[in-house]
Amino acid sequence: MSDVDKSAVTQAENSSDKPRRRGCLGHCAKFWWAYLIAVVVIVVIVVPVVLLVAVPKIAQQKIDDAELILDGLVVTNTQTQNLTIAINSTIKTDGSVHADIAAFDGVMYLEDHEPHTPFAKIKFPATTADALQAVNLTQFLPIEDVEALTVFNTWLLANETLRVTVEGDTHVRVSGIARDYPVTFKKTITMPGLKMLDGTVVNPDWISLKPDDNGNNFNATTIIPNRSRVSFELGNVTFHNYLLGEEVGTVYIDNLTLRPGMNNYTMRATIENNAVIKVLGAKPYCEEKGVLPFQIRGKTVVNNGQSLPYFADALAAHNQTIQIPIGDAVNKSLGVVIPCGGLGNGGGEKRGFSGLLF
Ligand SMILES: *[C@@H]1O[C@H](CO)[C@@H](O)[C@H](O)[C@H]1NC(C)=O
Ligand SMILES: *[C@@H]1O[C@H](CO)[C@@H](O)[C@H](O)[C@H]1NC(C)=O
Ligand SMILES: *[C@@H]1O[C@H](CO)[C@@H](O)[C@H](O)[C@H]1NC(C)=O
Ligand SMILES: *[C@@H]1O[C@H](CO)[C@@H](O)[C@H](O)[C@H]1NC(C)=O
Ligand SMILES: *[C@@H]1O[C@H](CO)[C@@H](O)[C@H](O)[C@H]1NC(C)=O
Ligand SMILES: *[C@@H]1O[C@H](CO)[C@@H](O)[C@H](O)[C@H]1NC(C)=O
Ligand SMILES: *[C@@H]1O[C@H](CO)[C@@H](O)[C@H](O)[C@H]1NC(C)=O
Ligand SMILES: *[C@@H]1O[C@H](CO)[C@@H](O)[C@H](O)[C@H]1NC(C)=O
Ligand SMILES: *[C@@H]1O[C@H](CO)[C@@H](O)[C@H](O)[C@H]1NC(C)=O
Ligand SMILES: *[C@@H]1O[C@H](CO)[C@@H](O)[C@H](O)[C@H]1NC(C)=O
Ligand SMILES: CC(=O)N[C@H]1CO[C@H](CO)[C@@H](O)[C@@H]1O
Repeated sequence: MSDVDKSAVTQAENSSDKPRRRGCLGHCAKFWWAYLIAVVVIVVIVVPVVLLVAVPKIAQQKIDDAELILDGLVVTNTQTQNLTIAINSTIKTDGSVHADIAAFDGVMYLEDHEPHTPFAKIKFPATTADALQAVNLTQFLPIEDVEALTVFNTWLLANETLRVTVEGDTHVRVSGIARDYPVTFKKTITMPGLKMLDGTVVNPDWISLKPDDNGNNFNATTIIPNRSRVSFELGNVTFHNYLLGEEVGTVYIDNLTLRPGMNNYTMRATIENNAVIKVLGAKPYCEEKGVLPFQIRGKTVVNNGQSLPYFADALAAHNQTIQIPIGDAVNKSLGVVIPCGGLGNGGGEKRGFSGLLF
């Protein structure tokens, strides 16, 4: 009972002697208005204050104190206009209040990119406020704002970490109170990004310079690390390939799905041999066993015939440098070491890798 009611009732209880109590009828009748005030205060003010102000405040506070942890995010069936998204997450609370959170529609947006344009609308299932509550969902996602999704993918690809906010209005039901309280569910999570696929490696043993029938003259196994907890299906990806600021060809990776951890893929490329051999013969590369700083930048992403601009434009936003030990590969595959100053007259500059073969 709050102080308000106590003070109202105190007067009525002032005389607590047994004999006098019997006279309650008279006493109570005399002070009927005090009881009435107390009852009115309790019913009209205290109960509603508790139910309408205190409980909702506590409910909102509990929601605000909860932590949302992203355990995994998987993007599949990527098409031009839609995709399938799966999320494994955990809501962590202190578990002190037993409350159920109703299902709700939430939006996801980049916290550090204004305006806060949602890149996805997610249907969150109903949850209980257990101390650890798994919230896993899989849903079809029509792409409503391709630009916002592209910006998210760009940040995911480029940044070391990124902050994503999940927000939606929902209701909470506290056990013991048959009433729904509106609350706002708003959580910002910090997730690791792919950091420009930093650490992508190509080993000279994994390189083949044998030309194929499709005009590819470079073929290698590459290991692409994915530091994030995100997995996405890209499909057939092509990249612009630059060497010292000049475009020297196109790189292809087929059926690419980037998963957390190490991704082992075959890449092939059409590379202008002359440009490469020229650089191999130039300092400092000829002194560094011909490890060349190739740069790649996304060109196209096509999955089962559907172009995916939200990935292609994200991959096109930045250049990524990959150190390729091509000098070693030339030596290993062709038995030729390009010395500083090049191969001289009639050398590789004119003939290229394929020329060197014969
Ligand atoms: C969610 O967890 C299940 C079970 O561990 C796993 O099979 C599934 O791939 C996960 N999904 C996501 C989106 O991380
Ligand atoms: C998904 O998008 C593709 C085009 O990108 C469209 O052909 C297909 O009908 C869409 N699927 C649904 C279920 O809307
Ligand atoms: C839900 O995701 C968690 C990981 O967050 C996983 O451990 C659990 O097995 C998943 N449950 C189901 C039913 O997929
Ligand atoms: C994330 O990367 C983008 C460029 O792709 C950059 O503009 C932005 O400032 C970065 N954000 C954070 C928080 O690092
Ligand atoms: C790449 O090279 C390997 C080994 O030489 C070969 O088996 C494979 O068919 C080649 N792939 C392409 C696309 O050329
Ligand atoms: C990538 O590198 C090429 C060649 O140096 C340059 O022309 C292009 O502007 C760069 N693109 C980006 C997005 O940095
Ligand atoms: C890509 O997937 C298609 C269809 O599943 C398959 O035919 C093709 O051989 C795959 N290519 C590579 C390089 O894995
Ligand atoms: C990559 O995968 C191929 C085929 O599965 C395998 O032969 C090769 O050893 C793998 N490379 C690395 C470095 O794991
Ligand atoms: C990638 O291209 C190859 C050859 O054109 C094709 O067989 C394969 O189905 C394509 N893969 C995807 C995922 O679109
Ligand atoms: C070229 O390859 C041979 C045999 O693998 C090796 O002995 C030699 O050191 C290599 N030369 C250079 C400059 O890397
Ligand atoms: C979640 C996960 O497996 N992340 C891995 C992504 O790839 C890096 C390698 O660069 C691993 O160290 C992470 O553990």
